[in-house]
Amino acid sequence: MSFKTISVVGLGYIGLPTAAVLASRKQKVVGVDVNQHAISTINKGEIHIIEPDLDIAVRSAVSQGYLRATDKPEPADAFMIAVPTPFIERQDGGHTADLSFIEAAVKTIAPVLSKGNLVVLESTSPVGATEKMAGWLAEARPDLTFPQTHGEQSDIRVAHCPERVLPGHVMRELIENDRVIGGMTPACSMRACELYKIFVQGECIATTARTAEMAKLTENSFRDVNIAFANELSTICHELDINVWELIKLANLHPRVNILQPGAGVGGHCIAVDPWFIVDACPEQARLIRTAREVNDGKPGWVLEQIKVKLEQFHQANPNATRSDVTVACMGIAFKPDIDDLRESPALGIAQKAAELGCQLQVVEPNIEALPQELKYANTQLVSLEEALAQADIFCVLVKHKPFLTIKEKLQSKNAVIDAVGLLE
Ligand code: SAJ
Repeated sequence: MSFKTISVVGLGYIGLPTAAVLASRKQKVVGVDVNQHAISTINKGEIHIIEPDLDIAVRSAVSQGYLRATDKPEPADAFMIAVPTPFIERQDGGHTADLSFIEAAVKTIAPVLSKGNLVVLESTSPVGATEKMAGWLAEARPDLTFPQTHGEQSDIRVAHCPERVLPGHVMRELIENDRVIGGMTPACSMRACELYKIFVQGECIATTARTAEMAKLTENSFRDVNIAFANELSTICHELDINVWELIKLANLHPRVNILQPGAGVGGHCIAVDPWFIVDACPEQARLIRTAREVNDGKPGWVLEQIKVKLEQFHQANPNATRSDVTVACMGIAFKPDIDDLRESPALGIAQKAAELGCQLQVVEPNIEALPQELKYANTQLVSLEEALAQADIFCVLVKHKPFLTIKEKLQSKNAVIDAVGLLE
């Protein structure tokens, strides 16, 4: 059975590309969002986020009439929920998933649901969230039946299909990646597979909703643990006067070793968040996962200490200079290379703390046009690469953006460089 209309709830970094890809397969897609700016931008055929090739896909989907955005939910055959699932930091230091965006999305679509509909949760979620979502839907629509009470006979099919695309490569990965489809019943999985097969060239593999939830958290925790290992090696190597980049390259020559790269910390709204959902569910068992989070969260503080050391060295060499005579250039504030996304960015946090040290702070971030609110200090300026090279005394490379590779040699000739990401290697 085909889908006449598909509704995508949440038109952000995952929802909008998914809506555009479905529309490119000549599906009628209605995107729902609470952000009026996003809605009007999309309806003009433009985009409000940066993601390679997304602009072309949205422009063509909107101009051909396959994609439309609105703030009012409309009846559809399938609803895909792609809203944020951040965590709330509890007073006891723990982290709990904030499912309020999912709950709000569910309340939005509940009135327009009808028998035979499929509801898919795409947002990365703690184990049990899909069942919770189905519970909220059932509460809102007692006239319909759901899988938790009616199994294969339910009016509404419910599944979890976690997004797994890498920001910066979303348009390709959406199509090529395999998908884990966790239906609340096998019939739910089957219906969700039909939906994803419209655009996924990878395999659609059916499992339970809980396993699908845990699979997504496991993938991101695996990466977090591996990066934590690299970050720990970087601080060990600093103490032992060893080049960590060379070390990792050598160790990775072993056929069964594959260590990721150290950096300024782990950012973004996925890898720095999702492992906490496992820790929250099983605090006694998730010791390694928690430690990895702590190691990675500690890395920005370590980089800041290196800036303080360079500042100290500057003052020793220039005893008459005041703190405001020193210019520090923070190169990159996005959460990872070649994107504009500053959410949960360790580099942004480092730049903020560096500004508070009282020096002149120059921020080089080729992917943004204005400084974010967090960096609106009198002593902080967004500058070009060339300006920073000409004016800064201390350079701190926080993100390996492609344009920075072009000034590798010029940077190598400077004597105060902190290279948190191995740009100079
Ligand atoms: N990082 C390092 N060293 C590395 C790789 C990354 O320090 O060797 C840092 C990055 O600079 C960044 C953070 O880790 O601050 C996360 O970046 P990332 O590229 O590892 O991952 P994300 O958050 O952009 O996307 C991840 C992906 N998950 C995996 O690769 C297992 C993606 O496939 C998921 O869809 C996405 O999370 C998500 O939405 O959950």
